[in-house]
Amino acid sequence: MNATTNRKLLDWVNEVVSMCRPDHVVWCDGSKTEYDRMTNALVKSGTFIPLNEKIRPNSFYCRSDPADVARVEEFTFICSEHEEDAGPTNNWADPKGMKEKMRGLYDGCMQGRTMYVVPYSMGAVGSPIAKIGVEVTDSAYVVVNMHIMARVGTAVLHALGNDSDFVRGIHSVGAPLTDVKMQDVAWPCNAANKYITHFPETREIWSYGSGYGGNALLGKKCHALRIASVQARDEGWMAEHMLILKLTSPEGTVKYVAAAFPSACGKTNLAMLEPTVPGWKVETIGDDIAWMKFGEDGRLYAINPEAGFFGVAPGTSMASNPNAMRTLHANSIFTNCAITPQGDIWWEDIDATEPTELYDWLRRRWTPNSIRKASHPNARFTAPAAQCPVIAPEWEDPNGVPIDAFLFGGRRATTIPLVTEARDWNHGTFLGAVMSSEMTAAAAGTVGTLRRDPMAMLPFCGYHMGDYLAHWINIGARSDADKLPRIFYVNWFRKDDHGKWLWPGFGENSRVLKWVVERCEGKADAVETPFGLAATKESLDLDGLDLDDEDLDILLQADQAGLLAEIADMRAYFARFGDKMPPELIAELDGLEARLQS
Ligand code: TSX
Ligand code: MN
Repeated sequence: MNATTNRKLLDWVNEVVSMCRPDHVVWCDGSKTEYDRMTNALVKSGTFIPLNEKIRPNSFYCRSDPADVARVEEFTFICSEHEEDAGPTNNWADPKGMKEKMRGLYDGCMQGRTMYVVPYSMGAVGSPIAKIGVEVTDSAYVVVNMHIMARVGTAVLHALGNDSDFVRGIHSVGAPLTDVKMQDVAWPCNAANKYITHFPETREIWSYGSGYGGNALLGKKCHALRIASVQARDEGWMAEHMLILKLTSPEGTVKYVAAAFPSACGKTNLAMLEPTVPGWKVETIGDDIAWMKFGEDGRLYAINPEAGFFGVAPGTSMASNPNAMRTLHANSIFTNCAITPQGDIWWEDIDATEPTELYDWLRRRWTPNSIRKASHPNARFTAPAAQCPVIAPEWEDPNGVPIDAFLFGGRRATTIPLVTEARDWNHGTFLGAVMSSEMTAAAAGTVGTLRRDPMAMLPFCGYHMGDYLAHWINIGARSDADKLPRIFYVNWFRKDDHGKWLWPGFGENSRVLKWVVERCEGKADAVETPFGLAATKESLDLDGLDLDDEDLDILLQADQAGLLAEIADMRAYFARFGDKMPPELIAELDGLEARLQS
């Protein structure tokens, strides 16, 4: 019996079967029974280790191949018909040529394996903002992670119906078992041949060779950001790399804030923050992606298209993110952290004290004397969003939540103040467009080098970055200014000349959120500066914080000489986008330069 009568889906699955030649095909129903059956099978095959039931019930530990630990940007391609539609920030390949190459790789690639058909909905099933995709994959690890990260299975097939269209995702680890005598490994992959390819015009994703995170869980970065950003441009909505949080004031006023930050700025920490300002409440809607459409009232309504958190584990602790720690208490998957002899997980900075003995992410014995880290820096947890103790009751509202403010931010030790409000939409778009972060690890380039990352979309925009920025300008041009979210630029990472943090960050960031809400309500003061509207010492709630008065002066103001010195870099960055760079943003840059010089 077929799980669907959707001809397009049946035909496409048949095509993939004849190309990849799996031994078995399984249509996933999304049930708990299926999840349990598959986690049991992953334990039996040695991919998963069950964690101690008494410490972390129904949770699993997993170690990847050491050559498959992160997204692979150099092998990620946008295969649009025209090269100029991918733009200078994406790798481009001709769609015909890439498909030919991929068909060669896919030819027989699932021999000896099971192909799972995973229908998924990004967003609550049936939401007018949600979209349906189908991922076929030969990885059981991918299936169980998709169970947590998206709504999957029969309910999605029902919503898809008889002839609706869907995003087509093909995923293979690229490790066929061509001989019955071949032993499978715990983490099959094809380290030498990884390709993460997107065909935006035909809404297809073809991924090969990697089983890890964003390369393999196709609903997340590939669909909900790269493909969806193209759909959003075509259809007049927004697919953004943003967390969504709900703020309630002591008087009971509710505001919704969406925020974009590059990696290593603590986005998940902000999404689940415990406010230190008395009476204020933060609740989580999402921690990574926001899909936003205009409602009939002209306001922007956002949904979190995901159903779980796929977060960076190292650094997550009761101090940095207690609500994430509580979310992970059970029913979670842990990849590439360390494991204790008691059968619990461990990672750097999870606790103030280091255990005396561990097994690290490379399966070696580890003690506090070991030189190497016990967990990989990109170790991840996969956990159901519904388990977050501060998840907002409306987090699955099919109509989304109305967004009051956007925050942009980056990690900047100098120059950029704690919080600045944009004068208007175009100015806010400009601040998002010049967003930058100092690099923390010498991954590529030197530590401290500025990396520009417009709206934190650099690795995730499925089309030309100039066209993307123009889409932002267009959204503003066709909307009522007073119905659009206000835009703010924040920086939790300012330091003084001696390298001391000027702002305590974490829960204390609720003071900045309070200022944002009060600005939206016309209740807080701000001063005009060349960079934007800056918070004053008096308008920010600093009660109970012991900050030096001179430090505050530095923290709340932009370093104007430093900004002026950066104008040339911003101009050069914009020049990369050539004719596609919206003139409104060049005018904003000219205006900033003129204000700084006067
Ligand atoms: O996530 C962070 N946030 C946002 C929290 C809601 N981090 C962690 C780094 C990114 C993964 C931060 N680190 C933040 C922050 O606001 N601020 C800092 C810098 C900082 C680090 C430690 C202290 C203060 C500031 N602690 C003491 O000085 C005691
Ligand atoms: Mn992200």
